[in-house]
Amino acid sequence: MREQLETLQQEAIGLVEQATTQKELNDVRIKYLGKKGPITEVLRGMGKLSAEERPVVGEIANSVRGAIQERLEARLEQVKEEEMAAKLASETIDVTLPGRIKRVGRPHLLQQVTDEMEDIFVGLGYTIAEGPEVEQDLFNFEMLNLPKDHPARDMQDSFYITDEILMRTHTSPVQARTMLAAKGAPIRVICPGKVYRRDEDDATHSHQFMQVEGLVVGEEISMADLKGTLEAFVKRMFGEAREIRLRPSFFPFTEPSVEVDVSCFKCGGKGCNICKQTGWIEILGGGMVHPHVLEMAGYDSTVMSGFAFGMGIERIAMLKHGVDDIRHFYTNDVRFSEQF
Ligand code: 2NL
Repeated sequence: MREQLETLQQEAIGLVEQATTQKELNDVRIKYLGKKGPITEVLRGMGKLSAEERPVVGEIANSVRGAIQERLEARLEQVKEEEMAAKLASETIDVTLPGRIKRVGRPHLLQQVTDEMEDIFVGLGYTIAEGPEVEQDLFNFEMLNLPKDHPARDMQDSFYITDEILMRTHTSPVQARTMLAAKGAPIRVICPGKVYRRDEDDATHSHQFMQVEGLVVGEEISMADLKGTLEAFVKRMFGEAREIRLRPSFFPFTEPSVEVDVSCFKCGGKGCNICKQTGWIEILGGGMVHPHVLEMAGYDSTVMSGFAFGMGIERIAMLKHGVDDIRHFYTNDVRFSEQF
């Protein structure tokens, strides 16, 4: 019996020494000292022993139990310390490390230029209107005096979804919708947004680009109003020293139509590489809204007149910020984007 108990003691203490976690130690405690453990069993069976054996066996069993318990508790303290040390080591924070620098974002250059244009026109009393990029042929072409089979449609070849639905080729359909909604009342609106044309992409052309169009309809609106408005816009956008020049042009939706140039902001008109030695840079097109367009939109063209204009945002941004290829706007190279 003595030998048996002492073997148990050695076994248990061996396991205690090997244990490296509180869980392992607890398992050893249950196995040797638990209610179903061998020592409890010995103590329980004492009744069957003779009066001489009983105190001897009792003493050995108790001493074995005490020895195991003692080792268990001592090892438990060690393990707790080891676990805490490991936790502290793994959770160490080096407060001397430099902070992580957060890169602050900003709007894309095209958005910055759009915002700038919107601010200028809002300052002139315009409201801003937006509309769908997937548009009906009716609003994109028909309402703008471009009936089916009109040769001028070729200039705006587009991406069709069906025969009657396409990606808008300009933001004019938003203005057509705005006129219809006004039901004959005067309007002053600009329409910024993305437009789509079936073009070959190169340094100055993209199948998707951005436009701002403007439209004013009212009584006695004249070409002088168009010229004054564009002059005010150009001076705010390119500098107070800028002048504008109007040249005759053609658009199906305006009559008469004009092409608008700004005096070169690099050389001031003397001639340089930006203005190709002419002193002038073409920036937008416009004109007096065609009476037919006004009538289709519900206006009496004998009482109401209007002017409209349109410009490419990329072109304005390229001129103002010296960008030499339109594709820089869409390739999302941060080395480009973060310059602005
Ligand atoms: C250009 C020229 C232009 C318009 C856009 C317009 C809209 C309505 C009625 C009449 Cl609803 N006209 N828009 C007029 C003339 C020129 O854009 O070169 N854009 C990039």
